[in-house]
Amino acid sequence: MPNWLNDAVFYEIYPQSFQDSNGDGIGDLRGIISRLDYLKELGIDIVWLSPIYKSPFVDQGYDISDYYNIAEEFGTMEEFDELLAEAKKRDMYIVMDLVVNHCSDQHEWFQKALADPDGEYADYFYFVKGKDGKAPSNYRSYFGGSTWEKVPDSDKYYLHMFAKEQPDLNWDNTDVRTQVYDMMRWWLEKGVDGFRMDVISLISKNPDFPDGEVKGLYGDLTPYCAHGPHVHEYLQEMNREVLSKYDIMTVGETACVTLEEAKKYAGEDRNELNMVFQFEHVELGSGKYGKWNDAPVDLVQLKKVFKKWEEGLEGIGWNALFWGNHDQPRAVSRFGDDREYRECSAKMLGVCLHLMKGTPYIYQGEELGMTNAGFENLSDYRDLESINAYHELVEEQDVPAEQMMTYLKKISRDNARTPMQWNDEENAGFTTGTPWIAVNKNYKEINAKAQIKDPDSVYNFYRKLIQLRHEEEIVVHGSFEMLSEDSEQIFAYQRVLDDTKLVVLCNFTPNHVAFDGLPKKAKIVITNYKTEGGSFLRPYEAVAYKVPVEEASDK
Ligand code: TEU
Ligand code: CA
Repeated sequence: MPNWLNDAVFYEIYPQSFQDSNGDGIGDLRGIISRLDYLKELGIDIVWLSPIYKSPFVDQGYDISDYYNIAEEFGTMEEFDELLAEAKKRDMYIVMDLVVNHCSDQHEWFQKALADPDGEYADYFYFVKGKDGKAPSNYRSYFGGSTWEKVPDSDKYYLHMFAKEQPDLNWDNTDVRTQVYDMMRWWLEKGVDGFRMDVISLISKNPDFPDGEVKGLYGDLTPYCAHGPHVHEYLQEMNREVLSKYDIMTVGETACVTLEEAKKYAGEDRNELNMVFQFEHVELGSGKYGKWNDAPVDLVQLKKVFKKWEEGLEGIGWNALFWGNHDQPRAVSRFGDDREYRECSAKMLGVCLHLMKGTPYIYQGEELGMTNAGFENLSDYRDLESINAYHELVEEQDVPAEQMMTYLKKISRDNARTPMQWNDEENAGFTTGTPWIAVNKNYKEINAKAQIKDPDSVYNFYRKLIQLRHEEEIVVHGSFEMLSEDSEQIFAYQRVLDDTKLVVLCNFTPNHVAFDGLPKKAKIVITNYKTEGGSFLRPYEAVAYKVPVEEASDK
């Protein structure tokens, strides 16, 4: 792990929704450049850019048609170089999204494969003969329907775990791996500082494609396509051939990862990746309809997940910490309260996450306490996963339309994709044109300009939190121990380094919750209330204090 990663804080930019510079309603590189000072001021060390490569945008850029070019919508390669240079000037690092489990069906490799379904390029993908006139297996794609699409004028099907416009690349083909490594080197030579690797846990598949356990209309591909037979071998090869040659960082997006698998991906002695994103805490409510649910957060379960990951990776690997990203609803709407206690609960969530052990990732707008989109109509949504799921669950299964709209409002990826709220002017200062997806109606109350000026804003609170990590070694290196595991209201943990203890108490409810009060020698390092509460934690109160280890229980 490069030493600059130790106390670093990440910020994810979803380029199409960050800042538009030319009035076409789509965020762009020039827009990002113009906001680098904002990020620097916040204290951000590393920016993770969601994909900016050339793409038909079927899945918002996660379908790449040319890995060596910038999407016209976002700008030019010159502007990208300028972004790199401007980031360097500010001592900030730029991490690219690497999407190589699949590419776009418009990529020249796939076009060549279609032109000759038995030729060299067909083997860049999974072109597989059907069984008894049907698809090779029963797998459900993550975006609905079968993972198999018929290759025109052929008896073969191709595999796509996501949309049919996102054919999976065949990593068992050495040419594919060589091409990917060459491309990675090309970006690294340009000066990018690392990669966030999209669904990297899915790159190796069981080539027999056995049918999966049927859930609903289709079979589950996970056992055959996640953490497949060669995934660690390929990542070690990638590390040997590419990653180890540069002073860079990597974080793998590892869908369905278990703790045991994570130790392999991100174990310090493993030479694969620096850290991985696990998703257990954001998938807690999943059930009958997959991710689509409206279950309230179960705090005991939530703590169990964090305990498992924090304590489980201790001394072995490094955690990647997040409440949200471009695939998840807004943190404050999901885990806090986005009405009466919006600011207070957004700050509480910040404390809870940022003082844990690992690297925190802030998703754009989280530092303002931005809320879910509040879309009322299906036509407001842009995300293909949300739209496909609506049709599948309402039209083919038994979910009433109204119920599905409730699920979308709660869980849809578009909740996080509404434009960044910069100020209270038209379109929240995001664009002078028509935004590609509607701006949240609450931008007059929730926006960066107002919050920068207000010392008590969520934004300024996040600045303090980031500063704490930069200044306090205990936040980076202290050991982690979960406290009050059974409480349904309080999330509490402690960090210990040498003779100091950092205790973090977070009330996840709108109620007053009794507790022992702070020990006498406690020195508060951060809190979201102005006065001390005595023997109660107030609604969504968060308090973190330091105390000498031996006096921790001394009242
Ligand atoms: O997401 C991977 C992934 O597992 C998603 O299917 C995730 O489960 C889903 O979005 C949650 O609803 C990555 C990217 O982050 C996502 O934006 C892409 O759509 C996907 O890969 C395909 O590239
Ligand atoms: Ca633009």
